Amino acid sequence: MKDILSEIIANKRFEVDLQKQTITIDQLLESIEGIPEARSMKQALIASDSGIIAEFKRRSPSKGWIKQEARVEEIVPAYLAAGASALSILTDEKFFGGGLKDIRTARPLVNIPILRKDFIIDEYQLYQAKIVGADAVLLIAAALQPEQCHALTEKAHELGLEVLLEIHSADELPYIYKGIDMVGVNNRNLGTFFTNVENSFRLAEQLPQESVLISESGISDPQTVKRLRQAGFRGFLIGETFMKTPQPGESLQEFVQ
Ligand code: IGP
Repeated sequence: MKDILSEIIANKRFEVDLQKQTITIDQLLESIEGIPEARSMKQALIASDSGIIAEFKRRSPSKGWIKQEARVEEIVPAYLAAGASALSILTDEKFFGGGLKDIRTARPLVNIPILRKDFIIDEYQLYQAKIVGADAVLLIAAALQPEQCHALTEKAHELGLEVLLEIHSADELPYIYKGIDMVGVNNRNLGTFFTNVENSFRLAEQLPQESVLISESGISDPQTVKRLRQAGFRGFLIGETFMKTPQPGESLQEFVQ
């Protein structure tokens, strides 16, 4: 079956193999020397009031262009000023219109944690994340074998990066183990891109309550955030609701009590 996720993963494999030919792993490792220690996204979410992880996303496979000309220099400081607890920056170019340069640009502008949001299938991408100044990476259960996910988590930790493990359904619960820093429930099925926030509520009881839980995608109003918080979620990953408005930072303000 050729769903959207498998198409994205196939392209990612191709891209990473090409990148490895341009900059070798050894060269990447050399650049890691001297990169400052990462911030803890987990702690930021525990300590924060809003729990909002504001996403910078120019396009998506389901919506097409959301904000083609979006500039990190404008949106990221506005997200911070409005009360975001952390940032999620899409670095996939082909399907999401982003790039590693977006994290590079954002890094000196804010001191809150930055999540590299991409389809990570190779440790090479973890080195890249570290070099551009990310603090955490997303690992998607649906895109990885459990052993692969485990190995990438260990490698991320060696680099001082935290891991947000994304699951979508109960059959992915076995991917969760105590080394995982944060567990995200994606309300969007990455095969079909159908979104329903009820997915978070359905899965909530089956998730380890000692983990920092994050609800991802399709969140469009502050009332839903309130209900999710009551169900045990500490983080709320929101992109399109903000990015589709003329002033993404202003629309975030309504979500911060
Ligand atoms: C944000 P939304 O519906 O608020 O724009 O969703 C975020 O959850 C979504 O971009 C996302 C995503 C992903 C994108 C969640 N998991 C994995 C790419 C890959």
